[in-house]
Amino acid sequence: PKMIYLKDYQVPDYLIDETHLTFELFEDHTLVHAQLVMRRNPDAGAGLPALVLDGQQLELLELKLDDRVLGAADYQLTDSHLTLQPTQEQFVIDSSVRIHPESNTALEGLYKSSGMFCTQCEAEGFRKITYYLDRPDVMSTFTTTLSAEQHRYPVLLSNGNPIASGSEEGGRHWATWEDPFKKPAYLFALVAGDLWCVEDRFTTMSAREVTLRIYVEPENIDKVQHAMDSLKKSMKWDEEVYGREYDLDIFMIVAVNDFNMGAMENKGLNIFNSSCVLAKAETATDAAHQRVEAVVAHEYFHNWSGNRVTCRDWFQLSLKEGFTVFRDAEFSADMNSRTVKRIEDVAYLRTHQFAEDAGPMAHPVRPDSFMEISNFYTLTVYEKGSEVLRMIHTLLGPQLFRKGSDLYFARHDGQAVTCDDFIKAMEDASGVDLTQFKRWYSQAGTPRLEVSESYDAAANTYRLQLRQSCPATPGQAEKLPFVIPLELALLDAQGRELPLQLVGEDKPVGTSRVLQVTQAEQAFTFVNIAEQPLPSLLRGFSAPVKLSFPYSRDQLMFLMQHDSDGFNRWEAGQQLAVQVLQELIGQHQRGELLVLDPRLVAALRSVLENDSLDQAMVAEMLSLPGEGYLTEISDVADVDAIHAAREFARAQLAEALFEPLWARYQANREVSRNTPYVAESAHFARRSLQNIALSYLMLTGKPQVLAAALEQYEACDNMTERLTALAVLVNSPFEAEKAEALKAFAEHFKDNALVMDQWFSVQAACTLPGGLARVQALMQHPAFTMKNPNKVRALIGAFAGQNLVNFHAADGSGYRFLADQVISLNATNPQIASRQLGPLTRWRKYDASRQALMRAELERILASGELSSDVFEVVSKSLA
Ligand code: HT7
Ligand code: ZN
Repeated sequence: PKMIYLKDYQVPDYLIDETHLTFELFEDHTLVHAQLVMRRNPDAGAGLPALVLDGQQLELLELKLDDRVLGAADYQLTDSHLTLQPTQEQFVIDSSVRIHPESNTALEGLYKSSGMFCTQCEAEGFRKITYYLDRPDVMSTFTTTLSAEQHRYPVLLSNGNPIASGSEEGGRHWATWEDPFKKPAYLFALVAGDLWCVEDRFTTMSAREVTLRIYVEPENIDKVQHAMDSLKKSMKWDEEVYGREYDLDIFMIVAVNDFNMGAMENKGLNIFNSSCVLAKAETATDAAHQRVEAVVAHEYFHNWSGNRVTCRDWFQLSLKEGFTVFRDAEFSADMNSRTVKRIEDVAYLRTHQFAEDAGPMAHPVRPDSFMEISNFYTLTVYEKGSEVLRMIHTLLGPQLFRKGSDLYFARHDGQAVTCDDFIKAMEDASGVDLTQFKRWYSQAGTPRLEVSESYDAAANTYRLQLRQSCPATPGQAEKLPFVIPLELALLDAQGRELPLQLVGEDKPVGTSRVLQVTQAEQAFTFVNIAEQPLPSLLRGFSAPVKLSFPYSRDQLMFLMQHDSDGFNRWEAGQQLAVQVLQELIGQHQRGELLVLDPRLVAALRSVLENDSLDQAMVAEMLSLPGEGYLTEISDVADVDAIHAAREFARAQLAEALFEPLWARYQANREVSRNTPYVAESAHFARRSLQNIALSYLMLTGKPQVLAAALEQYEACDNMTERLTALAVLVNSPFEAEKAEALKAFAEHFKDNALVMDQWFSVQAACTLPGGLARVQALMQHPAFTMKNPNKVRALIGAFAGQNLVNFHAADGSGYRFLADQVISLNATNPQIASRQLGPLTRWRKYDASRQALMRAELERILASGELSSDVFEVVSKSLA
């Protein structure tokens, strides 16, 4: 596969004004007829160059140019392109092709999932449906007619509004859909299946009535209400916060079981992984309910940030994804607890995106080259891209940011644009110069920000010295300074925020403010500071950087109690825990007796005993930094020491805090027992504290805790409590109870694929010895299949990504296993194969012996035969 560069971008030679598609769907093949009304692009220069259409895995049956049937001498065909010579500026191409959705295991293009036809065209799947200019800057209107056997496929859907339908002979029927909005081919969709729907209505801010439909397999019709509620909330929120109104008469969501990602924002016809739609108390956890709400919102928000204004080319992917993640994160923050949402997002970013930024696949938010675009739907493009938008929001403030987004949507409606166009709109609306800020789009890597302080008691001044740097990443040895918005406050000995006045200012500017760090080395001096303050830095995680400040453990305990920024209270607890855990890791490595710093116990005791704290915050503060995060911040990660230290700390905390944990557990379980399930913030909070308490308590092995876990497992009315009870049993030494619970669970839920995914995951993530053997046995379970991406993620992904001690077994067995699965998936579903590779690509983090074993597996994959571009790119870059 060849490398594609942003610098080589050229406007398309031809444009497609109208696309008329007809699909004849059969069991053993599908016929696709495409009529493309085309013209020379006036922006592309003079003359009539050859027309090069994209097309893969298509059997060409007929080709016409302006009604003239072309013979083989009139065009050139390769396995990726169809080339012909137009003779006029305006012309019409008609093509007929045969394709095979029934044997499409890659789940890209048109394919079948659980008996229904569906599509996934982003990024480059449309070229597997028909010959086309499959690039996002070619935007066309679409009319689509589908015909299929009526009995098997009573529902026929495509983008836009339905305009006609009818029956044919032979038990077939047809429907025609028309999408009046110009769109690139990646937003095309069709669905044909035996589906039921829940219907609702939404009245937009200009009083237009929109029909809302969510289509699912009949047996899932009872699991749709939460997604429908989420959709209506999203539509209202986008009107209120961004002034964005829905534009078609109908908005549809379809749930499919086999899907490579979470969902897809096709115009008017979103297609979702069923895991991101279906949710009801008995079968979906609180986390799953929140994910459904977030993904429904995310895809809906794309209607403006992605569809009405789309990307010029795939290097600009973060233009729509970073912006839309930022929008959905703010939506979730408004619907639930803002601080908890921020904590969850930052914990995820620091564990996973920071690792990506430090690894062989590190790339800028706007990459400048790729081999396979599917590999660039990354945490960097999505989550770091969202952080970049958040920083613009912080720098401009909410009003100017809104002015900027209004200008962006008005200026570029109906266009395919770049990240620079977005920034320009923000600059023009706000008057703020973002020239230096744009380095966040072009430079990869996580910046480090070292902060030190000096207090001058005689002059009453307090000075913060800052030094920023960014490590080299592939292809980028040197980095220029970033613009880092640093939100901070200074606390006095009582924890009160001090007025903040910088040298040269005539009066204080608030007590919490955003400083702009723009240079490699910079200092800020505050005046009228009457006592040595304690800084609260990077409040709300105001920039995606690695901040260091020499806090003592006592200072961190103080911040945990007094910081008025909720995020930073949590952050202080995490930093304290990191210091304590790193001390334990050292003790383990030196073969010493492990001794837990009692200050961590005291700090968590006061959190547990503080009744005025939000329960979800208590739960977050009780959660120790994960093994993944401890790995990320290590120079050389000692997997066994990290696991031993963290488990030791958990067990010690459980013993020392047994009383308050047990009190909190019992109180919350009592409420849960007497309250029907509600998917709302206060209830999520109660259950999260109840469940983390149970997982600590279980470490004590006390019989009353085992009894409590069994009671919760059996008597609860929802999956959140049931799955936690199952997980604590699975991770416990109570073999008989564990086996019984696993068996009962599988028996009860054997027909619910999404619940079985959770059953697989809980076992795959169990860190007790023998993890690989358990996973290998589970692969033989009748509910497991490598053909379904959710199953692959639930078992193989959870093992390699969450079960670090077992995956990194010193004999390399975990690595060998993962490489085998990647080799097998490479042949059936390259996108999923490539995504499973992540843990192996991080080989530089480990000791020499593990490095050698991991590299050997990557080399074995490379030598294993014909590799997809997806797998080849990741493996070859990892070994470079
Ligand atoms: N925009 C969607 C991207 C997507 C995708 C990309 C590659 C392969 C399969 C895919 N399915 C969906 C998802 C989103 O960000 O909304
Ligand atoms: Zn998206």
